[in-house]
Amino acid sequence: MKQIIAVHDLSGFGRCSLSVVMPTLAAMGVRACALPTAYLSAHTAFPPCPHSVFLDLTAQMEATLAHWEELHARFDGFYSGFLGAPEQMEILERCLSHQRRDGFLAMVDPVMGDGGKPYRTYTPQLCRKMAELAAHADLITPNLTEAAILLNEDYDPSPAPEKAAAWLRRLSLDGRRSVILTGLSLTGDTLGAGCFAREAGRVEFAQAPLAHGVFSGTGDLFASVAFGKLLAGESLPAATQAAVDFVSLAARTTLERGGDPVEGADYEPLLYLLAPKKI
Ligand code: PXL
Repeated sequence: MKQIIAVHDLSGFGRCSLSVVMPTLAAMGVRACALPTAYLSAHTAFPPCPHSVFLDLTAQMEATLAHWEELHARFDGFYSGFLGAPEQMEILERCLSHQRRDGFLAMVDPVMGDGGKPYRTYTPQLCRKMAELAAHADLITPNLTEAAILLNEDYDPSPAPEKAAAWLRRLSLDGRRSVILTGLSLTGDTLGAGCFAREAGRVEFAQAPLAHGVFSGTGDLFASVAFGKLLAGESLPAATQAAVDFVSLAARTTLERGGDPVEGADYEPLLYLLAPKKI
């Protein structure tokens, strides 16, 4: 069974980060070992209140990795997302260099913002550190806001395919890493992603029916499905299409069931669709 390190916050209310990553990868037959970066009472799309909890877990991350080293724990991959403090990047860079071996897959989702704006906990220093961590990845999965931050460009909510392809190539750092750029809408009623696979050196696009609404945590759902498919040996374009299809279905199902997009997509009843065909 594949075993990976999942580095994200745990948000108690609202579906995102570890509360999405762990069930999704488990459904795909992958054992995800959690390295939580922070505990939040609710994710940051909800308005803060005097009782909001944001517990920075940087010290516990360092101790946890030291414990795992004592246990000689070895992993097939690494998936990081929402990070809580700049010091966490250095801890993760050390973790990556310790775990790397043949066949290891390091995916950094450079979670920093959405809709053209950074999330409220992301300072410019944290964004710079995220770019440094992402330089160690085999694959990054930015949305359009994060791509603009990484490239130091203006945010463009609907780039033409040629512009998206140019950004994908630039984000690959001269073909050293693969890239999935999410949140791309190529026609008025579809939404999806573009990918650049470093092995093939080619850009491809994937689209699925658009569900109207701003859904929290769908980037985490997307990255989890794509990562699970890659670990199962699928190609980057196939993994990208599978993630686009699953997120579209979960978002449309949420609207049909009258769910509130800020609480995330109703993906749980659909997880059976991701189960591996062979065990
Ligand atoms: O889905 C990205 C994400 C992860 N973790 C937390 C968030 C968000 C986006 O809002 O607030 C805590």
